[in-house]
Amino acid sequence: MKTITASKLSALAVASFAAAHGIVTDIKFDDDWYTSSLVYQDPYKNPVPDRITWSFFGSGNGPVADFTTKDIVCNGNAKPAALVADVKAGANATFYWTTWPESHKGPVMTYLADCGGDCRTVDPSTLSYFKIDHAGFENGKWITDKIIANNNSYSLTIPEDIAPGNYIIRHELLALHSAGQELGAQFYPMCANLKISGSGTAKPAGVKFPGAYKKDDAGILVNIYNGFTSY
Ligand SMILES: *[C@@H]1O[C@H](CO)[C@@H](O)[C@H](O)[C@H]1NC(C)=O
Ligand SMILES: *[C@@H]1O[C@H](CO)[C@@H](O)[C@H](O)[C@H]1NC(C)=O
Ligand SMILES: [Cu+2]
Repeated sequence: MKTITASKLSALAVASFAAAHGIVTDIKFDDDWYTSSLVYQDPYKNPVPDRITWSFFGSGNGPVADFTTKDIVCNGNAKPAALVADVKAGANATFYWTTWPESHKGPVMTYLADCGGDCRTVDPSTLSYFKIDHAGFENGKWITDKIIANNNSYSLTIPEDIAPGNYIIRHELLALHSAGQELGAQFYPMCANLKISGSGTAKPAGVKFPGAYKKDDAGILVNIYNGFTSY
């Protein structure tokens, strides 16, 4: 019989967790490339680099612990980003993730929230988030499979009609492999500061985080294996 000590077992568990999750490492708006806040590298740099993305040091690359708490907004222990990306309404935004695990099937969602002023001084849980992009399950394929095939990246368009101003863009993947049990859905959110320019006037209504996602929502408490046909 093979034996394994408790300490070896927990080391294995930690290693497999670390390998099985992900973060956004880079964002491209049209031709402008930004390195995202890097949860495992930035805290150890001196000085800690300024980024356009909110940091979540200490939270690792795993899902938010409980998506009914403030962690769902910009991830756990989120701290304001020091920089702001200048982006044109109508721009192409591409989010580059670390190697996404094939098992972590689910949708991708992206929201904007008007900061009503400087995004670096707002509490993001007080803002209203309107969805600008969503992709889930189409033709028998999860968008996460396409993301993996596409260099672990996902592209979307910043709406052309949006009123200019300061916004937080909130982008997330949702992994549903354990979503058959309550609070088993794994959200991987991140936020960045944008200054959107353009001549649009739209100011869509939005939802609040936390609050928008409920434990028993049909797309959150869901078994994606047995008899699963659509999402
Ligand atoms: C957006 O940028 C990505 C990455 O450069 C590119 O692959 C994609 O084709 C672009 N999308 C559009 C609609 O231009
Ligand atoms: C693939 O993504 C990495 C960032 O993770 C980026 O540096 C590289 O340019 C991308 N390759 C292509 C072909 O887009
Ligand atoms: Cu994971």
